[in-house]
Amino acid sequence: MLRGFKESVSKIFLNRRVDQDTLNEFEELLIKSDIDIDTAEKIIKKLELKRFGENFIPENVQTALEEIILEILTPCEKKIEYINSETPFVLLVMGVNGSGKTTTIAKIANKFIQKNKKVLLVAADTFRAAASEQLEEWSKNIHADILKGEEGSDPASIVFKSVEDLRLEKYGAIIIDTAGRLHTRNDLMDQLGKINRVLKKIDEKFPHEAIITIDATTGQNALKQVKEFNKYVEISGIILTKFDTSASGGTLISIAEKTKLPILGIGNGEKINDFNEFDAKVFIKSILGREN
Ligand SMILES: Nc1nc2c(ncn2[C@@H]2O[C@H](COP(=O)(O)OP(=O)(O)OP(=O)(O)O)[C@@H](O)[C@H]2O)c(=O)[nH]1
Ligand SMILES: [Mg+2]
Repeated sequence: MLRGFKESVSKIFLNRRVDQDTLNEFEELLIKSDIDIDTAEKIIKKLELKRFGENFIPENVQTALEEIILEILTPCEKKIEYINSETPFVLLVMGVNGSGKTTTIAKIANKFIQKNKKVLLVAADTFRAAASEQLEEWSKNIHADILKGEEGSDPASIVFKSVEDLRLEKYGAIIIDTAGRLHTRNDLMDQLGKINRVLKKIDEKFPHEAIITIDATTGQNALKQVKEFNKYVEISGIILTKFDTSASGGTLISIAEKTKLPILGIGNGEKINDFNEFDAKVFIKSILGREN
């Protein structure tokens, strides 16, 4: 979770017992790894219940921790349905500025295309011309269609157009890119809520996926982002981005424990294939610094 997490666990427990002192030190380590205090306490409590014999080694704590985190994360595993009966399959992607929305959309769109689905990307970021240009660049690379709103126009109207006017085009997937917004900006969050309402008006099943991208380097603020966005649009899936630049995965453990929301995938690079479905076991091994 932190670089050298495994070594830190060893340092705390080597030649010592699992007692209040070592557990306190361990709790501190969890909090430093971006796990919120409540969740860290819960993990410690569960750890206390595990009986470590006289001859225990730090590795035993690692294994116990792995089991505890697995219990938190496994119920959150969810897969994007690239092949589904719903046509078009509508995905709305949201998140704070720079959290990786546009890049993630390209990655997901490419997966739909690989499954022979026709994809429409919708540039509902009408604030910045550069935003739709970035999406357009991706659309060319992966051979997806794109619909752009005029700069300064109401993003909800372009979203309406994408799902209402273009339904007859038989798109397998329509993926909507929204402007980055701070979860603390009520006006911008209201605008996101409006986009969602417009979709629901056309078909209450829309969007089939409402995805939030969370930058893995964000730290504990990420939990606030998820909670706040979820008030405006019911989140159906979380994607943790930039996992390649941060060894810290504590953020996701907190989010899973506190919100129980599904986790769809992990972004681990800037390239089109740098995306993995979320697999709790694989994720835990990577954050705890284990090889297998
Ligand atoms: N290393 C790494 N970089 C990423 C990843 N995902 C996105 N990025 C980079 O992060 C930066 C921001 O990504 P965008 O996809 O533009 O983020 P965004 O949320 O669309 O940004 P705004 O639209 O400005 O809010 C870009 O430089 C991306 O290449 C990832 O998984 N790993
Ligand atoms: Mg963007």
